[in-house]
Amino acid sequence: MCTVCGCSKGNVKIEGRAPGGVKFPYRSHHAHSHDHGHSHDHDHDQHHDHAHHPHQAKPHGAQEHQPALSQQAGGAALHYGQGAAHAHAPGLSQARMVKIEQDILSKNDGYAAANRQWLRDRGIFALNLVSSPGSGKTSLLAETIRQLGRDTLVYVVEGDQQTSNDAERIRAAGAPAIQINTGKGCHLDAHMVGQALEQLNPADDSLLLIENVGNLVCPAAFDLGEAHKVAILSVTEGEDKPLKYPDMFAAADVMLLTKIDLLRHLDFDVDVCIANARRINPKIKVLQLSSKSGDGMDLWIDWLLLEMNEAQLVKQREVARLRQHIAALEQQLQERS
Ligand SMILES: Nc1nc2c(ncn2[C@@H]2O[C@H](COP(=O)(O)OP(=O)(O)OP(=O)(O)O)[C@@H](O)[C@H]2O)c(=O)[nH]1
Ligand SMILES: [Zn+2]
Ligand SMILES: [Zn+2]
Repeated sequence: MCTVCGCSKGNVKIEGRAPGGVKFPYRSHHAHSHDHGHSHDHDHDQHHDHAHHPHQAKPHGAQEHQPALSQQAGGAALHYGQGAAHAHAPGLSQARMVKIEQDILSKNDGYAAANRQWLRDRGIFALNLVSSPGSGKTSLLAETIRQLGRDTLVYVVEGDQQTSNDAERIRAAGAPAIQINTGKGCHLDAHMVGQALEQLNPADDSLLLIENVGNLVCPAAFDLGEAHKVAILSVTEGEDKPLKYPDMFAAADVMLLTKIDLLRHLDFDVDVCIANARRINPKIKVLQLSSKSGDGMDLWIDWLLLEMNEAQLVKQREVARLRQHIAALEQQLQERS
C-alpha cells in the first residue's frame, strides 16, 4: 500500500495552481549525503535518491519480511500481509514500515480534521467516492448534478493521475469542478483536498462530491475530511470484490452498486455481493442504481438531500449557540459598565 511503498511520490497538479505549488511536509526530496544506518526525524518519504543505506545493499531476501506460506486446495499461497505492517516492501523492515505509515497517516489526519471542521462550519455535506477505475463515478456525479437541478449547489473535486477529462464532464453537467492530477500517486490526500477547496471555494450549505482516484486499495487509508466514504462497485466487477478488498468496504459507510441496467446480461448475484459487503462491514448502507437507465437514482438523491439537510442543521445549531454566547457576553458587559 502506498503509505509504505512510495508509489504516491509524483507530480501533483491542482487546476489553477502553479505546478510544484503543492508542498507536502512529508516529502522534501533532499540531496544531502550522510552515512548512518537510518533513522532521522525530519520530514520526507522513504524513497530518496541517494544510495547510502547499508540495508539497501543487502541481497534481496536477507533480513526481509518473509511471506507466510499456506497450502490451499489448488496449491500454495504466499501471504505478504501478515506482518505488523500488513504489507511488504523490498528493503524495509516491518517496524520501519509501521513507523513510516504512522507518520504519513497522522499528518494526513491533521489536514483531514481541518478540512472536516472547515466544511462543518459552512454546513457543507462532503462525500469521498472511492472505487476501482471505470465503475461509473463520473457518470453518476454528472447525472446526480442534473437531477438535483439548479436549486442545489454542488461542487466537485476530481482526482485522477492524469487529464482533466472528468472535471470537464462535471462542468458540462453544470457544476463547478476542480481537477487534481496526482501524477504517479494512486489516491487523494487531505492536504490536496484542502488546497482544492481553497481554489473551489464551495458555498455554505452546499454538497461537495470528491471523486477519488480509481483504486480499491490506497484511498481506503486516507481520510479527506469527508462525512462518509462511499464505495462504488459496478455489477461488471464481480460479487467477490468486498472480500478481496476488505479495507475499502470496511472504511465506507455506503456501497453503491452501479450499472444495474447491465444485470440482465450478467451472472452477477446482487444478494451474494451485498452479503459479502456485510461480512466485512455489517452496517454498510447499500443502494443499487444505474445512472444510465435512472433506476434507483431517486433513493440516492433522497439520501443526499436528507444528509445535506442534516449538515445544514448542524451549522445552524452552532450559529445559534454562538449567538447565544455573544448575547450572554454582551449582557455581562452591560452589567459591568
Ligand atoms: N451500462 C452502463 N454503463 C455505465 C453506467 N455508468 C457508467 N457507465 C459506463 O462505464 C464507463 C466508465 O464510466 P465513468 O463514469 O467514466 O467511470 P469512472 O468511475 O468515473 O472512471 P474513472 O474516473 O476512470 O475511474 C463509461 O463507458 C460509462 O459510459 C451505467 O449506469 N450503466
Ligand atoms: Zn499505492
Ligand atoms: Zn471518473
